[in-house]
Amino acid sequence: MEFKHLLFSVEEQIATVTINRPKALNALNMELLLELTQLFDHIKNNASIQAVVLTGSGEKAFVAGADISEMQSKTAPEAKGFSTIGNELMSKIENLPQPVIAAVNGYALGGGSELALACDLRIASIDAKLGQPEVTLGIVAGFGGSQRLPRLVGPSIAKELLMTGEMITAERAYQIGLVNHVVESDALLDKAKSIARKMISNSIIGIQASKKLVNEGFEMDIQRALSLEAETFGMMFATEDQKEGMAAFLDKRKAQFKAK
Ligand code: CO8
Repeated sequence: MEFKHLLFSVEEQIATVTINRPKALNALNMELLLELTQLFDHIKNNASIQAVVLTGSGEKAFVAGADISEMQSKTAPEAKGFSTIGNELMSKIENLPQPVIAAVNGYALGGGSELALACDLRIASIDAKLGQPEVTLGIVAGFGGSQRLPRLVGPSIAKELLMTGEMITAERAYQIGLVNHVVESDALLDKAKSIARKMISNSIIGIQASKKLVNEGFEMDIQRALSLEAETFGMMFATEDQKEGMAAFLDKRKAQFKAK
């Protein structure tokens, strides 16, 4: 597939999606949002892709936000429409069956931070900077940041970030649970891919069901969420993966899961 603002490759069943607008620090314009939507639809329907790493091109930025020059002249209804398209994309990524790992290689600001928040986990390079600077521009987060950030780091720290508009270092992002790991810049993609490889060496049915359980359970009360877990747990026992996984343990060998 060919895109104007994206690079896309697949190796060992792991897709790498690179946002490629480095002159504008990979800022998200409408064209880019639509390309990402198209690409994630393709990935969702491609069973040979088992995991995704999402990153930005160049050394400076993952994504420095929504494109301010494009947003500047929007009317209120146009801005709402832009936010809706962005939110649909973020939900698509969040609910993609396959795990999505953000490799945050520099600035992840505003819509860029929100894009990383829609991924399942975030790995940051040591010099990455994250933040929600929307209030410095006279707006608020519009691609889910006011909702996903408090769910991830708690309301108090989320409010500090959303209301000061300050950028934080990768180390601080790690301390507050916003990123899972911080690594040297040249180790970033390897780290993200090695986590993806580790995930997909397990039962694919199991990892996809685990993602769904966390996502759906988070929106439910605990009793309904536990019922959903019990139901999914039961369903796993009707899979070949459960038979193979447990037989392999008892035979003292490595499981060979079929659905790859
Ligand atoms: N939009 C458009 N262009 C950008 C953006 C952006 N978000 N960020 C950087 N650029 C451009 C710059 O304009 C510059 O272009 P040019 O070379 O043509 O002048 C180029 O990228 C390089 O940037 P700088 O020269 O500014 O680089 P610095 O190293 O000096 O600074 C920063 C880097 C600190 C990242 C700085 O560029 C910056 O502050 N960028 C803006 C960050 C920001 O405020 N992001 C949030 C945007 S709002 C948002 O994301 C809301 C999301 C929800 C939208 C809902 C829709 C309604």
